[in-house]
Amino acid sequence: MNHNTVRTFRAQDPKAALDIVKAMMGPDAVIISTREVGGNLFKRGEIEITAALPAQKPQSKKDKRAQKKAAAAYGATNETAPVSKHPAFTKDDNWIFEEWESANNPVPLQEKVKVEPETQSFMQALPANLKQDINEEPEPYDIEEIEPRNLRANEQTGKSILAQNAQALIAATKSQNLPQKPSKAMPTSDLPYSHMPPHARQLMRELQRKGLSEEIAEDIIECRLTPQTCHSNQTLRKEVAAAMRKRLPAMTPPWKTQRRKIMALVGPTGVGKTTTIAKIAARAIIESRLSVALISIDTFRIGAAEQLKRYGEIMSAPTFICRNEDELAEAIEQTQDCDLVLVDTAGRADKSSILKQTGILQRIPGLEIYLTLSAACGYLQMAGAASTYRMAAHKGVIITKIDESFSPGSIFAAEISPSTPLCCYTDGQTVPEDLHQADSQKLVDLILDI
Ligand SMILES: Nc1nc2c(ncn2[C@@H]2O[C@H](COP(=O)(O)OP(=O)(O)OP(=O)(O)O)[C@@H](O)[C@H]2O)c(=O)[nH]1
Ligand SMILES: [Mg+2]
Repeated sequence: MNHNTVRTFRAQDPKAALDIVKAMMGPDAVIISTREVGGNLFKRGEIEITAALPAQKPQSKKDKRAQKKAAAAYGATNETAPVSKHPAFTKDDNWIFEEWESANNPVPLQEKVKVEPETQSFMQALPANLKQDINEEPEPYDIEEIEPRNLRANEQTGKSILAQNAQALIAATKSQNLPQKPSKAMPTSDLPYSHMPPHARQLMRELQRKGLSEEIAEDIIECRLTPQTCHSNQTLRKEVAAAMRKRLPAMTPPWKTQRRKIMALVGPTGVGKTTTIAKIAARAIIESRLSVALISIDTFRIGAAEQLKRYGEIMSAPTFICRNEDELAEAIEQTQDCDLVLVDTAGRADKSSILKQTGILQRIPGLEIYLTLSAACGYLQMAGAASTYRMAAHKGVIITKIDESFSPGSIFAAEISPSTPLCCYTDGQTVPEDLHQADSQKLVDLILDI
């Protein structure tokens, strides 16, 4: 075949690579070769794909324009360039490739991105300078900028991105239904929390904006109202921080376990169970030199078991895919020599499925269940999930996606207590770096922006 255009692209996975070829070269492109390049122990290699267009295929002006725009937006070089590679392609996210699609089929961002009603009202309430961003065409991404490192301080302001998120949220929620500052027209005795000194009421509002429920915020502050704290804002804040820390008891992280441990991560869909298992396994192998086995009982979601299997291969950890209770019991039997056995489960929302899955897990002697919840989903969702999963009688809680959370105080909805302490938390997608030992001091500092 006579080809006049041969181009090579790299992407994270074969589907993404094909999408790019489709977006850049159209449906008539012929794949000439694919191969995996790069990659190391914890990072998958990229898929390099070479495609060609038949010479006789005339390109419409519209196609050319769209392709030019796509190329410009993503730093891709023109058709003679051997490799069109933008740093964004090295990331693990399909959303990057949606941008490719959008460059060819421009649609308003609001239509392209499904904005949840909650997010929509949040965006509407944002100050104009922040709101602008959602209406504008996306700038070419700089991967360093978008990398979820919300805990990293901004070089110019010295504030963490989380703190900036919190500030945006404070601005956005000013108009919402949170306890308001006393209005002059209202008699002071009719104000909510009129028994509290003004700085305590102010702290109430602040805690609620950071994601705590009114009940928990009130409970924490009420108990700390003494003659000293009523006269000093600083003393009150210190006391409140101490009370918050007390409500986040921590446990020894699983990767430092001194005895054989079998732990299953349960929780709603997409909270990061599988990724967190990979992070824990990697830390256990690298840091503590433990022998680790992985088990997946998630045969519900297509590709879920393969996801874990892939991590197992990367870490050379024995991995078992179990389709029923007998296979699970058999796999546990085969991992007798392992220090740490991590069981991945299907993310479920309905009670009967949760109950069924929980039953299977509870019948494994010595298996500990850990509830995994995402801090990014907000207080109500987290409280709902914690309540739904209470039946799992979990031994501890794992919090994920702290980096994506606008209201990290919502972790108080996870019902963390001395009997179900915080096991560990994650603040990013990178395996294993973004996994951390539970640290109530750090978390409370984050919430109070200390
Ligand atoms: N930003 C951020 N993303 C995370 C974090 N943990 C996991 N993710 C991402 O969340 C997405 C879902 O992660 P999974 O590990 O597949 O979630 P899951 O709970 O196993 O999902 P199901 O098996 O479908 O229920 C992936 O894109 C992860 O990279 C985190 O701490 N921060
Ligand atoms: Mg999973």
